[in-house]
Amino acid sequence: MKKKLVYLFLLLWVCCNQVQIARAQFAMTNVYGRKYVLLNGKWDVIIDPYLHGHKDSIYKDKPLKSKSDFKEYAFEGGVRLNVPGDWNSQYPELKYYEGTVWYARHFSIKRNSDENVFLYFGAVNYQCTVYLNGTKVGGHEGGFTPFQINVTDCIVSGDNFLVLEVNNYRNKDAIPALLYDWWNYGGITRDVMIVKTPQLYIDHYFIQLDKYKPDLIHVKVQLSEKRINENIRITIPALNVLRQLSTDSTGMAQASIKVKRLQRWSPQTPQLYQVQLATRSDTIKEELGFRNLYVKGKQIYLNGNPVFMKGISFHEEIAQRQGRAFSQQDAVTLLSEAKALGANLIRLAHYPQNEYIVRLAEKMGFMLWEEIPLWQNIDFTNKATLQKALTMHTEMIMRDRNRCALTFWGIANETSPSKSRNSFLKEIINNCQKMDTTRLLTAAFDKVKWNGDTQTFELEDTLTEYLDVISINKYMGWYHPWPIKPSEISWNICPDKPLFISEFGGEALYGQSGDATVASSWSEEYQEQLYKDNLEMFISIPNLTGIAPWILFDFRSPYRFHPLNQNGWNRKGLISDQGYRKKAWYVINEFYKRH
Ligand code: GCB
Repeated sequence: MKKKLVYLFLLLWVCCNQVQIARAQFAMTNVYGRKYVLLNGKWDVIIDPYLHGHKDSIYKDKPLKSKSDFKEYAFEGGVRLNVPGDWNSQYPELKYYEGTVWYARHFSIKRNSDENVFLYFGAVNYQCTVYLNGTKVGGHEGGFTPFQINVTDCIVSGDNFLVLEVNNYRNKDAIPALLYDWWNYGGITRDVMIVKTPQLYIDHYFIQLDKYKPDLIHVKVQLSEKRINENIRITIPALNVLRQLSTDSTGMAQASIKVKRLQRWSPQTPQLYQVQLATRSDTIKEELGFRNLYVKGKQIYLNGNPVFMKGISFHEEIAQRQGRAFSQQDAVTLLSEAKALGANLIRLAHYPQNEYIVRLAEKMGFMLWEEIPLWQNIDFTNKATLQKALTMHTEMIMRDRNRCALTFWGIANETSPSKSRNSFLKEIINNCQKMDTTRLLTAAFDKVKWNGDTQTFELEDTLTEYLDVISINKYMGWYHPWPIKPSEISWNICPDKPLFISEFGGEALYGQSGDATVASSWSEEYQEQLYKDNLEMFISIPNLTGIAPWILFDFRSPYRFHPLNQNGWNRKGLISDQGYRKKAWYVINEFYKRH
């Protein structure tokens, strides 16, 4: 009997806690188009490597009740960190820190009874639990995608106390996993907001031009509740579009709308249109572009014309600040250098980067490649890891599928064929196809083999069958010595599909001159020659659809040990950590001017 009571008590305890924990939700479409208040700025933090904070329930704002009462902690008067911002670059002691940090702040709001209130986080790396006014309200895993928590029932008019427990441990079952070639910046690295919506609001929408037809716009809108026969008005004033849609029993409305005199978005003319959606209680606006995108044979077609991808990659990092990029100003810094290089496509390496970058890139006429960090070493046998990948993937697609600039969904980077890898990645591909059929699917492969008999590069990987474009990372002249002269090398990889060189390059320390034939000189001359050699090889690839050198800027990585030439930096940048262009930059700039 006693045992039974204990079980009952335990069950009750678990249930009560479960009820309290609202799961983080997928963020609503276009959060920047909503009514919001930013909670950015200085937050108080407690650094907690031993995970001691739970014992003291430091997420509760406990007042002292008597003279004998005391607290062995306080948020106020201690370390303060900027939000957004990684912790590593803000405090010298936290440069290499991988552990837990508690973030806290007070904020004040005025509640109206007829609205929903959400907490929105652009990204928190890597895992977090959120507490509002002493109650656990949700949690999230994954450092590069947004999430929201509906706090309508626990937020109060006046002062509120918000606490986040954030950790950036690396884990075997995580995405990315234990080892990767970039800095593990921890913290609340993107905007935090309070978002208010009416009770019935527009939750998601997906608006884009038909894959092939230049005059047909497809619209899908989902309300927050399953309400039938609700009217939704879509207007695009510059195209004389004004259409009433009506929801079905799931609260969803859709239509295909014929338009006249549409100027399609392209890198040369990145035309965007004001689009507005309105219900009887909610209105939301944003600028959208429209374009056709498909593959025919070995070519990618944008608006019916073959397009050559003049790509470049960068991490979400400002090298000079040695920290994560997070602001509009940071986006300008990164993208203006990509523009100066002459690129028309950016591979956002190796994870979804912040919305300032994505939206500004679209305005500036860049096509985009976006991927979640399925980067080598992923545990493809682990079902929980697959679930995490599907969630991250969905979060990425839901955030960005209205961006016409999005050209590629990258499925994975440098994976080895195996049964478990194939079934894992096929699930990701299915998820993509379910949510969005207007993008090209690709993956970066690196298991390319040299066939000495035919003097040809080849790839055997059945995953290629499921992709529109095959992408190859190949570091000739750096990790692999040249087997014969670059101009004599042939490529025979998926000859009927477009082939994209998604990574190539080599390291050079800015300002270091040396022998152009000796890799270990780490010189600008060697890197410059390596670029010339690779371009010479690439131009004879029969199904070449574009290239993306690795990488625009030198970036920080604890993976890079060479004390003189690297010292914690990957030096493959065309631009140094101090912002100077290396000799190889000019080789690519010339090449892009000619193509
Ligand atoms: C790769 C990876 C990239 C690395 C790069 C390198 O293949 O995709 O993330 O940084 O090589 O520099 O080795």
